Amino acid sequence: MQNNDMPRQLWPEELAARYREKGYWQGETFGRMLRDRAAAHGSRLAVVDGDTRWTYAELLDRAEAAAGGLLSLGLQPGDRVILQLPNIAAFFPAVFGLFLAGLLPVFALPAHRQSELIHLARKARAKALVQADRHEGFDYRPLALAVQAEAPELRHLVVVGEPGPGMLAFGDLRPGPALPPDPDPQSVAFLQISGGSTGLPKLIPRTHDDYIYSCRASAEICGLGPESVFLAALPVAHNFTMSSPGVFGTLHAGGRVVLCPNPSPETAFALIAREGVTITGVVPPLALLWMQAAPKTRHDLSSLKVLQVGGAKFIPEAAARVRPTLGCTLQQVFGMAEGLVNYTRLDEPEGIIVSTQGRPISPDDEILILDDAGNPVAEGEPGHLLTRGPYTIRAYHDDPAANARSFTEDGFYRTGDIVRLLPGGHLSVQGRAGDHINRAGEKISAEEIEDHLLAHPAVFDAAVVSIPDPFLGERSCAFVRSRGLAEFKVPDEVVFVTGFATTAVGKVSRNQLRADLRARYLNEGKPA
Ligand code: OOB
Repeated sequence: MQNNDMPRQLWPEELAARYREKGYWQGETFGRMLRDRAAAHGSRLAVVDGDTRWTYAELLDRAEAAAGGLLSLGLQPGDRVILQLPNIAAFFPAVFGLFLAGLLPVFALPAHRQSELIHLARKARAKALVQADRHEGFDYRPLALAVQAEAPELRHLVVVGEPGPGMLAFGDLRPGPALPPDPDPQSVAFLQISGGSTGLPKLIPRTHDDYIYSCRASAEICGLGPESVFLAALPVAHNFTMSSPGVFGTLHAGGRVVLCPNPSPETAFALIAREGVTITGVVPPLALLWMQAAPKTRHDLSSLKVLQVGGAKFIPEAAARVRPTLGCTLQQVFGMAEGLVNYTRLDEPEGIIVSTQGRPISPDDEILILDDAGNPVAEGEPGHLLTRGPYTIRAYHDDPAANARSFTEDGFYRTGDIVRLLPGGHLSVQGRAGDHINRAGEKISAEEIEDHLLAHPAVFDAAVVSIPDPFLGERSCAFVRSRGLAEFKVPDEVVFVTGFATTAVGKVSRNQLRADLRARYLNEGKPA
């Protein structure tokens, strides 16, 4: 039985009927998509990660094994599972395994830590967490335990690699019960997380029908086919890398996904040359780094046809340098995890590509640009962007306050972006309306960071604002009013830990902390 606390994500029936009639929603599910691709392109490569090279048929086998293994843990279709994996091959059997089992992935980014994961686990009432053992020098296993301690429903900790105590190895999951039938294509397939302008990240329910439409239409706009090779340079769980057209759009088109462990020019360029990458997507600061490195590289980048840039504003001066330095077409992508995605089209004049953030995917994406009072602005004037359409959500998961703020009564999503609508239907992003920092495409809610600062006993009040940064676009700055503590009492050293050793009665063990500190200084050769 589908867990009944996860409603079908409903558009009014009249709109849903229209979206089906126009062929946007085709009744496809993610599980069916992989099965169909494995039938059509079984022996073609689907996923490349270093020396790991899986065909569509192998990927399906692994996904089915993962699905059975996850169900054999006692998870029920409809249960939510947090997936926090870096750009590694196992992401794909994990995510498609969840889809085939009727389980709902909740996508976390590798950079997320306790605060975000505990919030996600509680809000989604997640029953399991799937993580890597280590990545980029960080050990995720103590983090898993710390999250589990605060999220009582989180029963299973699954690790790709070496599990810690009380955890299971993803590789040891063995086929279990028969897989459930294909779910309703209009049901929620997964929960994405919002960049968030206020408070903690919100959960974004996306359906099979709506998300597959955006991936399929994006793949068409980007000219993807079985010969396309997409490099996942940004985190694979981010909406841009996942769906615009990203890894799902590429797999939908029968193409090949190459995973990039980190987006440095050295790593990415070597993979572009080795794998014949044809398209990839980056945030503006990375585009700047790549353009700086390209003239000196020893790698052949000639296979790359399209560089997508999105997530934050790409200034026209930098945009104009993409073709001359990288020898490929720039595509600007202005999207949001809540839905609406805009692209400059590959065959549009260079002037449009360089100076706009594109136009919507769908003829049925409705765009409103309103002034502060809620009235339409004069043509070409900046205003608040609101949207609704066949792949834009109508509500966040379980968040009435955010829903009241973020959606109009007739179902338009208030994006929080200030844009201008240009004569050809293209949008130009002018900035944000709210207190939100866009740091190299990573969205930071000022309120969330202020709450963390306020939790510190020495902080009386705090305000976080963005400041312009030539490389990151924006960076964050915190203004902090202290509680008026004498200077000499401020700690000389602060050590960040994920947990404290405790005494037999459960108090924080200061003896242990002192011993740890002494050991640390001795190891580093400093005086204790
Ligand atoms: C993408 O998604 P999110 O959810 O991390 O962030 C959405 C917000 C937008 O509301 C806008 O404020 C900003 O990111 N943004 C841009 C932009 N692309 C996104 N601002 C200016 N120029 C752009 N090109 O960031 C996202 C999702 C799908 C595809 C691409 C990006």
